Amino acid sequence: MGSSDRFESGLAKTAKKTASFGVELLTTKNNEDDMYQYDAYEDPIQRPRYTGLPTFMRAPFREDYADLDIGLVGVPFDGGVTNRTGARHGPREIRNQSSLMRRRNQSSGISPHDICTVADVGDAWVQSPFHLEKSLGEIQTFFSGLHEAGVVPVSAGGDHSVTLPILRAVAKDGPVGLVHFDAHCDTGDDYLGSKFHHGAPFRRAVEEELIDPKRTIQMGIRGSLNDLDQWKFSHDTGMRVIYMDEFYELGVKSVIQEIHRVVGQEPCYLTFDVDGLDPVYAAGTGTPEVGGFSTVEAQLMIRGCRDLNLVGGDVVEVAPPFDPSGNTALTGATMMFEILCVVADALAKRRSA
Ligand SMILES: [Mn+2]
Repeated sequence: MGSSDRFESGLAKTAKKTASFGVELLTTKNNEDDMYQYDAYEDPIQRPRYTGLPTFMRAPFREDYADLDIGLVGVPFDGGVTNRTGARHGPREIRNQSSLMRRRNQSSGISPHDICTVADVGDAWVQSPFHLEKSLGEIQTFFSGLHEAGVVPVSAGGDHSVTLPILRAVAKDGPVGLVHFDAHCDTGDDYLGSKFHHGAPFRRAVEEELIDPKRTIQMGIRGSLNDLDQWKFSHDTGMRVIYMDEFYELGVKSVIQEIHRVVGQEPCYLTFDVDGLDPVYAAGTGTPEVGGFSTVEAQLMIRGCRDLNLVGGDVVEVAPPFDPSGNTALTGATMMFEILCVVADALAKRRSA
């Protein structure tokens, strides 16, 4: 019995077992060499979830973008943090925890890997981490490469300053709408002599005409302030700001309606700062604020973004050093999966329209 015969009997066994799960094998492997290709790792029916390299969602790692729909990207940069650093370690820990994600969203039924080609395209290279603006430029270059290849990004930061260079890439052809979950509006001005930091990306994004403030909604806002007018820019430019007080008055269902009313059907981007969640769910972040939404509220709101014309999304501010339990990274990975699902659904609908 040759090695390939041995392998075939193994495959037959796998197929038999798989049938008992009621799930079909995604790919038919014809020889032993194929078996060691990386492209089936996201399917726990074929490969246990604790095996293999920990790419995002155990998607295949790819550096070529041919025929790729969605690129999962790490952005290990936290040079824009105003207080507690650590988000540079977010991508690696989110990758690790994301191996817990299975292929299908139980709530929505969306199976992103089945409706889109999804790959982990690695990290946005930051070659000058000691130079803030240069780093943001390098992140922009990476995302521009994806955008030019027609690849939609779903990324994990990094601090929130990284969303600005991502928007410079995805909004190259005109301003997009913004669905923004966060404890802070992040529309502050210069701080200690710098225009760029994690408290200002969306002011800069309006100034650079990357987002349309009238199609921007910010949810989860709370916490103590330096100045009662700290988020004046959001209000002056017409952004819809939902403070936590109003969030609890409206409830999740009305907030979802409000997202759709504000953002409409034109292209939009989703950004999820993990500090929008209450610190009981996400202690590992640089600027935690007590009194945020729960993980299930966040999941319901992200699922509610289905049918928006999403052109990408990110999860930022997961700072693993502040949460040795790994729970914040698991939460970040779960939100990234929820975002992947609605982005994949939007992309599949655009394609079939
Ligand atoms: Mn933020």
